[in-house]
Amino acid sequence: SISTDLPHSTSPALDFKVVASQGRARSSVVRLPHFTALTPMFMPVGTQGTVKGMSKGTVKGMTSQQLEELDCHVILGNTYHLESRPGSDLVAELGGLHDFISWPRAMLTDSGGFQMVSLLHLAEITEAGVEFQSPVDGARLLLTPEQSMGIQNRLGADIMMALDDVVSSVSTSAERFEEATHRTTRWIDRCIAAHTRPAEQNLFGIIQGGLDERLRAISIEDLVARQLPGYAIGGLAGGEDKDSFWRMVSFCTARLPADKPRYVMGIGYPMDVVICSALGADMYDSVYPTRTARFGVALVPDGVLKLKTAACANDFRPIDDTCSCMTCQRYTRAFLQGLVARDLPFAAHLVTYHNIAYMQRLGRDMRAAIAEQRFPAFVRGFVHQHHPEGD
Ligand code: PRF
Ligand code: ZN
Repeated sequence: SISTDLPHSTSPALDFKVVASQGRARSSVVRLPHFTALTPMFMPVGTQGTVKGMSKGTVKGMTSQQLEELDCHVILGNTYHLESRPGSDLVAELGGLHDFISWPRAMLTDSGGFQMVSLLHLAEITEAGVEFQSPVDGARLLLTPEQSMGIQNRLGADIMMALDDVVSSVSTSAERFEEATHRTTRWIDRCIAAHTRPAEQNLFGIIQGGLDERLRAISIEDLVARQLPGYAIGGLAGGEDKDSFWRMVSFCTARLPADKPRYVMGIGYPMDVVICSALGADMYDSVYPTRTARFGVALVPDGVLKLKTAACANDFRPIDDTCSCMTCQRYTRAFLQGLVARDLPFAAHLVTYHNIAYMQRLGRDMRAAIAEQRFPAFVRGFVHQHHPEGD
């Protein structure tokens, strides 16, 4: 509906206003210290990783000017990467992350623990925090909730994420999920106590609980009681089946406060972004659009276009003739095929540019469809284009 009684909340560093809704889907305006963002929105990972194997999927070679011209409102910074080099102390001395990477719009930093657990496979979680081996020199390091807040306060992003106990949603015991859910609540209190800049930066809580509705309900109740400016749904996109994934997102969005932003972490398949938005989620991040671009895979209205395939060599159309991005305006599939075949970084750059443009356009299209009360038809059209045979 488009009325005056749509959900609205004000926090010291965030003003959230739903401007239109249809069913459970909503379009909102999120006023952050550095930018006023519109949702549904996809947030690309915007800072280059410095650790081998951890830079994959970042927007390699993209300038902040290009991210602005691509209409990105919020980009992600890599907390741990920045902490290892150049270090949050130096970033703080230089005036914070926005100045350091020359990004004038909003930023979000993750707490760092999840990246350690999922990418390094060397992490061990204890009550104290996330213990891991430094990928730089092999030393044992411990990331506590207090340290994560310290690092994120020094980086100065508009949104910082709580340190959570993330366990893979598959192949873990029920006891481990129970422990992780309650530990995430204990850690949010340590995060809140350690956060020194609540007037300048927003701390979002992260709902955990695996695929267990009882645990998810406990996690939601615990975190919502802390009255945080926004909430993330974590612990998904880790290899669970689509049905469980959608059921969990739906369960959480139905119970999270209507007047706070909802962020589903690690989501980047266009179909998932559309379905989660239909379920009432607002914000997404994933390395998928940028990582897949590095393999020469472009996002297109009917799915993906693999530029490596020989057929592209004689194809003088752009990646997507309905796309107005720089890559589609200037380069053909044939040209890109040649670059991709030779594995040239320029190929990754041009396809990454298109894929971010695609995700930003998807956000704009969803916002317009919700505002114009034609979101169900938009979703049907989107699903039909991806799966023309079935329905
Ligand atoms: N927690 C944190 N970051 C994340 C996730 C999470 O659960 C996910 C989803 N598995 C992606 N990024 N802190
Ligand atoms: Zn394009």
